[in-house]
Amino acid sequence: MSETEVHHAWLPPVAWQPIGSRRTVVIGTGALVDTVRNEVAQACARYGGKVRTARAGAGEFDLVLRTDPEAGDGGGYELSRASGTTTVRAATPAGLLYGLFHVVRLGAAAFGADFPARTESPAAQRRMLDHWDNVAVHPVMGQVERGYAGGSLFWRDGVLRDDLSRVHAYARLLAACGINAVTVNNVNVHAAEARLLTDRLADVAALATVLRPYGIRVHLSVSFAAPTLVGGLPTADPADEGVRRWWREAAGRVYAAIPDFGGFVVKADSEGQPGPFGYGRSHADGANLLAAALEPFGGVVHWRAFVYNHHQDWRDRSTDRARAAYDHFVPLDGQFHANVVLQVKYGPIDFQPREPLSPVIAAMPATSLAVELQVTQEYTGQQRHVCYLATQWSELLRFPLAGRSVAELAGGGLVAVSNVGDDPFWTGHPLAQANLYAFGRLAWDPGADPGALLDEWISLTFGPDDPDLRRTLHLMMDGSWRTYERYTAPLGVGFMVRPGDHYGPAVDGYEYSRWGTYHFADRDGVGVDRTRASGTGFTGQYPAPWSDVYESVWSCPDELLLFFHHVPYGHVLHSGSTVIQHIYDTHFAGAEQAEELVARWRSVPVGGRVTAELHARVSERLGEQVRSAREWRDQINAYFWRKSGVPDEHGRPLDATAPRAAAFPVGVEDPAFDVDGRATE
Ligand code: GCV
Repeated sequence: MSETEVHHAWLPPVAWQPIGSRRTVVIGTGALVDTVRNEVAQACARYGGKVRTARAGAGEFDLVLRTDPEAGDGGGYELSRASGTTTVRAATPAGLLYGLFHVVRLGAAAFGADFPARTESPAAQRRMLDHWDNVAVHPVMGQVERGYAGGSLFWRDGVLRDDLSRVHAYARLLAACGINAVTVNNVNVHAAEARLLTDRLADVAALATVLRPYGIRVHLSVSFAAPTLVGGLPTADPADEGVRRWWREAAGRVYAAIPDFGGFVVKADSEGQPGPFGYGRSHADGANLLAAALEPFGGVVHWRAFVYNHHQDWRDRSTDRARAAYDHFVPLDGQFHANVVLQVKYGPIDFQPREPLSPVIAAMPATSLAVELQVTQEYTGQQRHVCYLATQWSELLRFPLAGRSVAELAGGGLVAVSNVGDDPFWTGHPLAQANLYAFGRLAWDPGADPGALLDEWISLTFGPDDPDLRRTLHLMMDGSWRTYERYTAPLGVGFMVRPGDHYGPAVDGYEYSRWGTYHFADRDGVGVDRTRASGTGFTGQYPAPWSDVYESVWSCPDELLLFFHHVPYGHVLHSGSTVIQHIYDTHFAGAEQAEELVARWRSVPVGGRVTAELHARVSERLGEQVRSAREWRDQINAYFWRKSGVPDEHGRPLDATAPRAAAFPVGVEDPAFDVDGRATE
C-alpha cells in the first residue's frame, strides 16, 4: 500500500469473491436497490460472475436478492438457503442492502449447506456516528476535535474537500456494519460551522449526496445561538416568535436542499456552548423549539444531556458533576416533543475507561433516549494503544437498569463519536478499525458477543485462512480494554489524565481544577464519596437495586469502588486484595501485558494482508503503548506509595530512582513521541 492508497478495512475486494464468482438476481426498485445491484455487478466484473435484474427460470441463480413487502419490516431482512439458492428478502431497499452485506460477511459459507430462513432486524432504528470534525481548523482542537487519525474526511482548512471519494468508501464501510446516520460536524459549533445551516448548506447537501446511496442520512450539529450568529436576530430566546419563525424557515431551507435530512444535534449550555439557560428557559423549551421546526419534515433533534458546571470550585465538596445530567433533565421527563431524542453519554462523567451507567438512562420513561458511546479513543489510548472497546460496550448495553437492559432503554438509538480521519488506515492504529466495525454491529444487535464480532472483523480484514494470525490478533485485542484499565486509573476513579489533551498520566492534573473531576487522594485513602449517607447523594439517582448496591461499600463492585466511595488504602476488596495492593498489582500487570503485545506482534510475519506498512504502523504504535503503559505504572505507583507510605507486598520498586529497563522493547522502533506523548516530528 502506498501512502496515497487507502486501506480496504473490512471490505477488501476478495471478500466479494463468493458473490462475484456466482450468478445473482437483484429484484426491486429504488436507489438503494440500485446500490445493491451495482455492488454485485462490480464484484462480478472482478470475479467473473453474472448479475441479472429479473428472475429467469428457477434454480438458475445462486443468490436471489429481492425486496418483498411480505418479508416484514423493521429495517431488516430474511436470509435462507434452499436447493442451492441463497435468498435475501427484505421489505425495504435498505434492508436488502444490509442483507447483501450479511452475505458478504458469511463469504463462502453463504453458498454451502442449506439453512432455514432467519430474520435479522436492527435493535436500534437509528445507528449514528457523530463526527467532531471542524470545518475551520480550531486553534487548539485542530481539524477534528479528539481525532487521532489525521484530518477530516469531509473538511479541509475551512472548506469542503473537492474529492469526496473517501466519503464514498466510508459510506460503504459504514453500511457494511449497519450504520445509517452521520453527523458531519462537531457538537462544538464555531463560526464557520454555524454557517452550514445557512449559506454553506450546499456543502452538507454534497455530503448527503455521497452518503445517501448507502442508506446513510446526514445530520447537522447546530448552535443554539444560530438566530443571532447567522440569522441577524437580536435574540435566540425560544419564547420569541421571530426566533421560532427563523428556525422554521431554516429547517425549510435544509429540507428543500436535502429532502431526507436526518435532523439537528445540539450541545447546549455545555462547556461554553450557548443554550436556553441564557434566556431563563429550560432545556425542554430549547429542544422543543428546534423540534417544532423539524417536525413538519420528519426530522429529529438529538439534544445532548452533557450539561454540567465546568466552572466548579474544587473546594466545594457538595457539587458533584456526576449528578448534573440527572438533576437537569429528569424533572423535564414528559415535556419533550416526540421528535426530541435526549442523547445521554453512557456514564455520568465523560467516556472514562470505567464508569457506572448514567442513571438518566433509567429515569426518563416518557422521553426518547439515545445512548452515546465514544469510538474515538479520547480517554482510552488515543489510537496509540490497542484497546478493543466492544467488550466494554457489550457490558454496558446488556446491563439491567430498572429491569430492562440499557440497549432496550435506548429506544432513540445508539450514537458514537467516530474515530476516523484521512489517515490511510482510517483510524491511525490499524487495529482501532475494529472499534468502528463493532460499534455498528452492536448497534444492530446489542446481544452480539464482542469476541465473535472481533473474530468477524479479523476474518474480513485479514482473511479467514491464517489461523495463527487470527489467533494472535484475537489474543492481542480481546482483553485489551481491561489491560488498558489496569495500567491507567484504578477502581473506577477516572480522570488521572493530563489536562487538555487527555493523554498519559497526571494524577493530580485535574485535582484542583474547575472541571469537577476529582479523586480526593490523601495520606489515608482515595475515592469520591457519592453516597446518600455521607457524600453527594449520587447513589440515590439509581433505581433499585443499584441505589443500595452502590451505596454500601460492602456491596459496591470492586471496579467501581472509588467512583462511589472514599476508602482507606487498607480497605479489603471483594477480590481479597487491599485497595493499595490492587493499585500496585494491576499497574505492574497492565504494563507487563502491554509488553506482551509487542512479543505477540513480533511473531506476525509481513505477508498477504499484513503489508509492510501495516506491520510497521502497528509496531510503532505498540512501542508507544509500552512506553506510555510504563509511564502510567510508574507515576500511579509512585504517587500512591508517596501518599500512603504503604510498601508493595512483593517488594517491587514503587518510586524507582534508576531506570527499570530499556526504554523500548527490543526490535521496536523508538516511537516518534516525547515523554509527554506529543509528536516529535
Ligand atoms: C466535543 C469531552 C471532550 C470534549 C467534547 C465534550 C463533549 O469534554 O473532552 O472535547 O467536546 O466531551 O462531549 O461535548
